[in-house]
Amino acid sequence: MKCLIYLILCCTEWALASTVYFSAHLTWANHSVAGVQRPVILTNGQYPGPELRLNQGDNVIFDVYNDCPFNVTIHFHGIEQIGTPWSDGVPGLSQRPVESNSAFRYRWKADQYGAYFYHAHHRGQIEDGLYGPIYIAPSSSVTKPFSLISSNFFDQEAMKFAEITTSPLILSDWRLVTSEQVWHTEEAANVDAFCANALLINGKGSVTCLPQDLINQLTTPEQKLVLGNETLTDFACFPPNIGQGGPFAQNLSALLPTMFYGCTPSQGPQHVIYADPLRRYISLDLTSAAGVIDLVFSIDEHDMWIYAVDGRYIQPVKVNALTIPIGNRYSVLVPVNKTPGDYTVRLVSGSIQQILNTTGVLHYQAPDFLRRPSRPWITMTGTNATANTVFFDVSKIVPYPAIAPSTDVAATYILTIRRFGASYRWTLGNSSYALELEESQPLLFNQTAIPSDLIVRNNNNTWVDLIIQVDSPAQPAHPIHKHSNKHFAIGQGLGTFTWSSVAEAMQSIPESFNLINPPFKDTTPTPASTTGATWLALRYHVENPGAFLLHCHVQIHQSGGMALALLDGVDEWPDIPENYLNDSGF
Ligand SMILES: *[C@@H]1O[C@H](CO)[C@@H](O)[C@H](O)[C@H]1NC(C)=O
Ligand SMILES: *[C@@H]1O[C@H](CO)[C@@H](O)[C@H](O)[C@H]1NC(C)=O
Ligand SMILES: *[C@@H]1O[C@H](CO)[C@@H](O)[C@H](O)[C@H]1NC(C)=O
Ligand SMILES: *[C@@H]1O[C@H](CO)[C@@H](O)[C@H](O)[C@H]1NC(C)=O
Ligand SMILES: *[C@@H]1O[C@H](CO)[C@@H](O)[C@H](O)[C@H]1NC(C)=O
Ligand SMILES: *[C@@H]1O[C@H](CO)[C@@H](O)[C@H](O)[C@H]1NC(C)=O
Ligand SMILES: *[C@@H]1O[C@H](CO)[C@@H](O)[C@H](O)[C@H]1NC(C)=O
Ligand SMILES: *[C@@H]1O[C@H](CO)[C@@H](O)[C@H](O)[C@H]1NC(C)=O
Ligand SMILES: *[C@@H]1O[C@H](CO)[C@@H](O)[C@H](O)[C@H]1NC(C)=O
Ligand SMILES: *[C@@H]1O[C@H](CO)[C@@H](O)[C@H](O)[C@H]1NC(C)=O
Ligand SMILES: [Cu+2]
Repeated sequence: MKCLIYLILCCTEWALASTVYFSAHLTWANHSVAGVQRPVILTNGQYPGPELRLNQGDNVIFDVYNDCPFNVTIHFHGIEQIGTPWSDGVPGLSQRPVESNSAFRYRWKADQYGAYFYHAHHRGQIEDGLYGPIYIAPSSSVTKPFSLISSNFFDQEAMKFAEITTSPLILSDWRLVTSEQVWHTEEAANVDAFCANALLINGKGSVTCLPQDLINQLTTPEQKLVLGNETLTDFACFPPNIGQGGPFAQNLSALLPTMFYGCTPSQGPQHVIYADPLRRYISLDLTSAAGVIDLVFSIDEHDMWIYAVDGRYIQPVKVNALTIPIGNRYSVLVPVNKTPGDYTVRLVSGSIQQILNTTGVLHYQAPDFLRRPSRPWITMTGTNATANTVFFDVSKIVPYPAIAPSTDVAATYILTIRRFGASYRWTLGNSSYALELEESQPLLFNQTAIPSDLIVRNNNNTWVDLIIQVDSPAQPAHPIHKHSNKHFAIGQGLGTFTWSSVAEAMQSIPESFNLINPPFKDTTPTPASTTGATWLALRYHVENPGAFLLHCHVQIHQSGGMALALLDGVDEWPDIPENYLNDSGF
């Protein structure tokens, strides 16, 4: 008996400290997605990449073997990288690019729990399919919020089981041209290439082409406001002369087919989610790996309890539909309590520039069957299809357990998003972060490797405010992603942030801020603007010395320079291990 107890103790300890190895073999190969062949970055032969499933506290060794004919890097989105800033995967910031036919070893600790994802962080390669889910099971000491959903013991046990068996749902958009073609065409034509060709659920979907009269009929009043006398293209997208922030000289004859026009339907597979109604609930980690489109998600006739955002628990909120900004993760519990059968899962564009959708199926495993089409909560343009559809209101995100930021900050940076001399070039601050800087000496190794107007420097253990000012109209919501530790989204508003600090702004517009229990996230969108300027206030604690990127997660905006380097803890700068200074990490 004593011996048995000893063994259990020994193995629990061992499990807590385990090291998980993962090998990612990257290849560049023709692959059919949405029914169309194109070259795709495959991870271990797969698109999307395989899941990395961990326990909180695990040490991760993630080896990348690059068999693609170009440089790559991999970033672990939302992973804090406490003490391992050289494993953050940003070329020119935390490492040199991993060259063709070479390998790189990332090492990090899974300090947090919940849903994350890994993805390419070199040039536009995320849009070539290099991404896959990460799930980190919480340690037993983390308090779960499920008692706020139901006080029933069996319900709570069912929710715990659903969480343990949670499934990632990688939601994305898809292009028929490669990321390098997108970038070269943006330069040649002077366009912001904001149209996609399909939406995908776990890599599955189709290219559908709607008749032009239906497209015109579906065009929303907001779209008409931007379009003027023009109409949407045959991809139901804004034409290339609209929303380009002009006047910039364009050469539209340089556009490739399918970037704005030229829809040809093709049929790909459809994703099916299998549910066992005896389990009462399923858990899904809705993860947006999209490049340009905000995604609206809904399951016909079903409720969803959102219980975690960007990997961290919140006070659960019951909804029928939600918008998932690029880079965000929403973990939901779905009660599977309807008549067994097939229910349509809907993924719809929530971005103003394009009408686009795809569908999947929620299938209950049961002999009995629903013999009618399921009833939608949402329409093809992402609006309510019923009088009582409940949409998620992001202002309802309350961290669980509640945590609050400091009320004082050491520094405030006002960072302006605007075009920078071309339709496809952008600023986040005073200047534009040129794509070529990905090839520079990593900033982590040399703090003066890039121009100083692309850098902010802060001491360790201080609090910092980042005010993101969008200064022109007709702007999408820019999903601002901060690498390393999460930030608090403490305020937002319309117009220009005319104050020098949040404290000053709070004297005139206190209702625009929440310092009590604000959302705690790694990617937060700026408010979208049709007619004027908007702003977003983020507050974070500098606690992990290293060089980390702050950037818009719309890939074409990031490639266009909407990025800034945060040098955290310059007074406690880390010594770089030799095996990282010399590149491969092995
Ligand atoms: C994909 O197929 C095309 C047409 O057969 C070929 O020209 C191209 O080299 C292939 N690309 C890759 C990456 O295999
Ligand atoms: C690939 O990365 C290497 C190492 O940093 C760099 O020297 C080279 O210029 C890069 N190649 C391209 C095409 O970016
Ligand atoms: C829209 O109006 C502009 C200016 O009034 C004109 O130049 C253009 O040709 C019109 N476009 C269409 C599609 O009618
Ligand atoms: C516009 O693009 C086309 C196609 O790439 C090219 O042949 C042409 O020279 C370009 N025109 C100008 C003025 O750059
Ligand atoms: C988009 O939604 C419409 C209307 O619900 C549906 O008929 C169509 O099949 C959907 N498209 C795809 C690709 O699933
Ligand atoms: C959508 O919601 C609005 C506002 O609640 C309501 O007026 C409208 O009737 C709803 N649409 C449908 C199709 O029920
Ligand atoms: C750091 O980068 C700057 C700018 O490229 C360069 O002048 C300097 O030599 C670099 N320092 C080291 C130690 O490599
Ligand atoms: C931008 O320029 C202003 C005015 O010169 C300066 O105060 C601010 O620090 C600069 N911001 C960055 C991020 O360099
Ligand atoms: C940086 O500050 C954080 C928060 O106070 C602290 O936990 C960490 O140990 C500090 N790092 C260094 C290297 O001093
Ligand atoms: C790393 O590179 C430096 C300079 O090239 C060299 O002195 C050192 O021995 C290398 N370290 C390893 C572990 O290869
Ligand atoms: Cu953006």
